[in-house]
Amino acid sequence: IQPIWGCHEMCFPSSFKFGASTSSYQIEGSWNVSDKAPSIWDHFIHTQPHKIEDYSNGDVACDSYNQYLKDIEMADHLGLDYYRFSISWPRLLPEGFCTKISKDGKQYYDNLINGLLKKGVQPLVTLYHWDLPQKLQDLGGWANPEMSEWFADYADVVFSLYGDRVKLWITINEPVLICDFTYNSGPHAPGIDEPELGPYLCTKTVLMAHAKAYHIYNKKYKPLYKGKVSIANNVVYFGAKTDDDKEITDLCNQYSYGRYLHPVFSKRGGWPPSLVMFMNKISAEGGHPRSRLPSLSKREIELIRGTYDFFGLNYYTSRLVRKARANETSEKSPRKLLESRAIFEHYPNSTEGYPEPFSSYPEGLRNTINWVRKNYGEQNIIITENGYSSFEDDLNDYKRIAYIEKHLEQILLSIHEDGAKIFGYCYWSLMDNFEWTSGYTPKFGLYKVDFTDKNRKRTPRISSQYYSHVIKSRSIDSKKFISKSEDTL
Ligand code: PNW
Repeated sequence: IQPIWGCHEMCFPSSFKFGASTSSYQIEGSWNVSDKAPSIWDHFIHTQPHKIEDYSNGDVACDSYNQYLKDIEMADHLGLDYYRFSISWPRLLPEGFCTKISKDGKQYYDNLINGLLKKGVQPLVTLYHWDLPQKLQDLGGWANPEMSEWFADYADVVFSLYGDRVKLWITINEPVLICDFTYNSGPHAPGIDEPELGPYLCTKTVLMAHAKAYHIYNKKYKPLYKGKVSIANNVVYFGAKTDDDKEITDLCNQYSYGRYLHPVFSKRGGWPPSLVMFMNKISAEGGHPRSRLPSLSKREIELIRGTYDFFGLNYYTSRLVRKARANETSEKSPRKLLESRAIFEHYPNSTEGYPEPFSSYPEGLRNTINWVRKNYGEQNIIITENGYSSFEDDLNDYKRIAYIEKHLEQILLSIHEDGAKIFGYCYWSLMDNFEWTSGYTPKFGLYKVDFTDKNRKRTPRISSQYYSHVIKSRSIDSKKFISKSEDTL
């Protein structure tokens, strides 16, 4: 390992950036102030409150719409290079279309961006983190191909308003959650369970939407502002349990992630060939006259291919995959379609997660990075999310420190031993927030939020001290903090 100047152990290059992430619905609250229109999450929760474990909602959340100065203060206090947040589409464009820009909505993000820049924190802005205007859902949402045009119009508005100050953009957060965690099996808004065509129509529209937004930025804004645009994909690393399970594991990877990654990041573009074959086969078996996976024309393949300036990766967990035995199905399988063919197991040496899917397997991060490089060539990678959750809201969160240290160690190994180009890491999350169908019970925050307090008081956890130490020292050693733990235990 080549020691880096000024660093006697493995440490982060001086160009490496550290950040923390949040998203609009999970923190903002003020769901109906001013002219804000309802999003699919507002509608879903208000009409089906039982879908959330603790019957809570994001009506107030962290109240960041009113408390954003505190969020900026926390980002500053941590010494973050980046603060990743998302824009609420129905807050900025209450009509869903670009026919009207909300004055208050525009002002809110202006204030947030300007406040961050004043403190030297760069905004990393996500255009879409799941809070679609309900009005567009009523018109079919992501199953309607026209959505890609409406998204591109929205993106154009956002780039025109904030492009002079925001240099890093994520178009869409985790397409796999948007399409598969809703239509295919999942419990997320809009709550439509339609595994036949839903996930695949959605996949194509999301990719087209991303690509159109990318091209708008590239043509209209990049020459002026020189910013960068990409998409953030969540990858659960799937490793084969035995050599015999390699084929099914590869299919799971292509089905779950290749479907979103291959069209954008591969040299050839289009759907992964093994996925096309698989979808042809099961579509015919099910009596469909054509593949359930919509076709991509040559023009569409070219439109989507290469629409990235970097690779945004959200990583939380990994699974071992094995072929299902006769008559064995896994209820916990995230993908109905593969349920009868593959079984997903937690890695035996992973640590238990809360909620259950989030078992911690740090080596999986390095494996994922190498899987991405092997499949799509060398990429400039930023970890746009990675985080530890617990149901204890303890301020002495040593387990979170250990989680961060172990994942950062894998990033260091990727950089120094594998030669991966990783330029940043954003912890999820800056503070406790509304964790979708799990409500407020899981705590992911470097800062604790008191959800019983009217002002949603934020209090730093020990992990926030550790993280700011990492940022300053550019190394991960947690001894100082762990010995503190021994003192107090
Ligand atoms: C992300 N998995 O979703 C989202 O981007 C955040 O909004 C969310 O709060 C955060 O993770 C924590 O849940 C994920 O099963 C959901 O691996 C599920 C998984 C990963 C990310």
